Amino acid sequence: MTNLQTGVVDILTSSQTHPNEHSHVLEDGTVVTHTHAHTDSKSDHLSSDHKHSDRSHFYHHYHTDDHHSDHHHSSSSTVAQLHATMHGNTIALEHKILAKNDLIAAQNRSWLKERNILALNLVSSPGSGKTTLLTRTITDLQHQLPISVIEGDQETANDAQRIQATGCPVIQVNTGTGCHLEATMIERGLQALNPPMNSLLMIENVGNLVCPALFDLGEYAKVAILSVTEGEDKPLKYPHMFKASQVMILTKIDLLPYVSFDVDRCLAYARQVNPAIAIFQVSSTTGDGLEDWYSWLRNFSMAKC
Ligand SMILES: Nc1nc2c(ncn2[C@@H]2O[C@H](COP(=O)(O)OP(=O)(O)OP(=O)(O)O)[C@@H](O)[C@H]2O)c(=O)[nH]1
Ligand SMILES: [Zn+2]
Ligand SMILES: [Zn+2]
Ligand SMILES: [Zn+2]
Repeated sequence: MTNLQTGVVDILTSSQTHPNEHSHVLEDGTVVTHTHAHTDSKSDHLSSDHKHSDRSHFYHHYHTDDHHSDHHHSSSSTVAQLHATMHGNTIALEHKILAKNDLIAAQNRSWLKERNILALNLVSSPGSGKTTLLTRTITDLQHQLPISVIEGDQETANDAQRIQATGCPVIQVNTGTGCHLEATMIERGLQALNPPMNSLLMIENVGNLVCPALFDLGEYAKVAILSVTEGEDKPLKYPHMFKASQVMILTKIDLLPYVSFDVDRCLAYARQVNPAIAIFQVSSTTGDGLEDWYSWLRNFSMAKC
């Protein structure tokens, strides 16, 4: 394992708990540990009991446990079927994987709550602008608010290197064939990062508008990023993701003059699938709209349980 202080990015992978992992040391000293398939972990997932974890919540005044459970299960069972079909798993197996994930997510959530760390799970399709928004946010806020980052990508440490250039502590998780981050990866990322009390933890999920909706990482909230180049119908086409998110950030608004994108319609679609969703319209390149997003972050990270 490499050291953050040396300027080399730590890379964790999904395979740490599975038997077929192996590591390579790259020329720059980065250690990459690979897993080769979801199938490696199936026997492990099968042996776990189907248990539902107690969902303790970071900010009880914002979203009650009962509501959160209903909300999570109604959308997750449908997405579980989708995910099982996409990956050739049975529904029963998918439920076992999810139950195991939810137990670890609950542990992460209480670990974060004890330290008053606000954890946000940034989800979007590839290239919508998650890392660009993160680097801009870190640059603008890190002197007011300690921030650390867990970066999820199938391969490469490119995003972690972009974050590291801002001076912010970061861990890269490579999921290999995995289409989403899972709670165990966050558990290991937290051990490696050890973020300070009263800080903000940004988790950039793998670019994918489907699977990350299903996996609770123990975060306080999911934040869905949608860029104006993707089309205004995305909240309707991927409703589970927008239902599972408390915030939608519509980004790249500087490109609105060049693309055919109906902002009002997009916002209406997002509210149709999730009436409570908070929406920010920003450009990470011009900085337009970022102050509202920063106010939201400051309010929540200063709130105490
Ligand atoms: N014009 C414009 N371009 C942007 C904006 N935000 C991001 N981009 C560009 O969009 C491209 C993708 O941005 P990233 O931040 O790498 O996207 P990402 O969501 O992190 O991508 P993955 O991690 O691969 O899923 C880059 O070329 C950015 O420069 C924005 O607000 N306006
Ligand atoms: Zn990225
Ligand atoms: Zn998986
Ligand atoms: Zn998937």
